[in-house]
Amino acid sequence: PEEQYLDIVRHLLEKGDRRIDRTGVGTLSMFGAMMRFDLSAGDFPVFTTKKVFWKTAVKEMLWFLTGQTNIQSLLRENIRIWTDWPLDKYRKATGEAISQEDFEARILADDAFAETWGDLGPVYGKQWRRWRDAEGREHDQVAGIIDTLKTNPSSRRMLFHAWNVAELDQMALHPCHMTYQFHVAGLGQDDRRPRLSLMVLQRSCDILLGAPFNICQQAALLAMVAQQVDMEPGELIWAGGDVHLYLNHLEQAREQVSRRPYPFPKVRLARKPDSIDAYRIEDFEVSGYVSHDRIDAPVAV
Ligand code: THF
Repeated sequence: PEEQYLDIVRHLLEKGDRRIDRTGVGTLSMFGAMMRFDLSAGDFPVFTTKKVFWKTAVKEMLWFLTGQTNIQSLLRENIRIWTDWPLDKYRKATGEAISQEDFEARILADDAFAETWGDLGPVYGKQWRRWRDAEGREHDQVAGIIDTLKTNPSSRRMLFHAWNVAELDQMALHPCHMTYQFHVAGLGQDDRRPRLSLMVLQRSCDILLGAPFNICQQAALLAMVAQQVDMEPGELIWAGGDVHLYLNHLEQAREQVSRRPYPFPKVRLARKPDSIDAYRIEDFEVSGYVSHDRIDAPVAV
């Protein structure tokens, strides 16, 4: 299953379209890619050809689910993957040559500073949990889907979306993974619980840094939602739009595709929380994660 990922990376290395992107770093890119992961046997798609910090990725997903958009709450969990964007904005606005460490320390220590400089705008969590309509009403898309899964699971309308056109210009970054669509198979089989699958449309994907995080956190979301509605996890289907390898990741990518994958670890939820809002990182019991060494790579801002 990890081979699907390595094939995409190999394809980009060999046949990717070389282009200049928004960040100015440049990429090798392809348009349209799909990966499918069968999660019915408890597999947790944490890639093994480099060490993936799956707890960070799952904590990011739990942060999305809280509806928060400020990096202060991420930093409290020691997650630093979103700092670059507010930091870049702060440096450009003030001309101050502050280090990442000092900036993060200030966000943590000073609530007013965090309020002004740590907010990413109406990104994922805001749109998932509090999408504002033209009348000012807020819509909890995630709760809506869980409700529909319980009451009308054959629905073809079970999706949530982060691409809120009216608010794109206020976001630090436009949503990359933007549509999450759920589907239930095996309804009406008395001997087996229904199987819940999730398809994600990711319009833009940093294949080396982003995809390993996104895939495992999306599998974690599927496991949580399935548990909440008393179904079995089925498949995670990942569809990418502009899938790209940054030009400063080529060495790392060559190293990664030269490695042989291990089997995926298994995941089990230690308890059943009362709602989708009550999960904690300790609820994820991951066993058998064997991986190759970490591969460091700079993130394009
Ligand atoms: N922008 C770009 N260019 N790439 C991305 O992957 C990306 N994201 C989020 C938003 N914009 C993006 C940010 N997510 C890492 C992982 C995920 C990120 C950003 C950075 C990262 O550096 N990972 C390292 C270190 C992990 C750690 O220190 O904990 C890694 O080795 O995995 C995609 O959602």
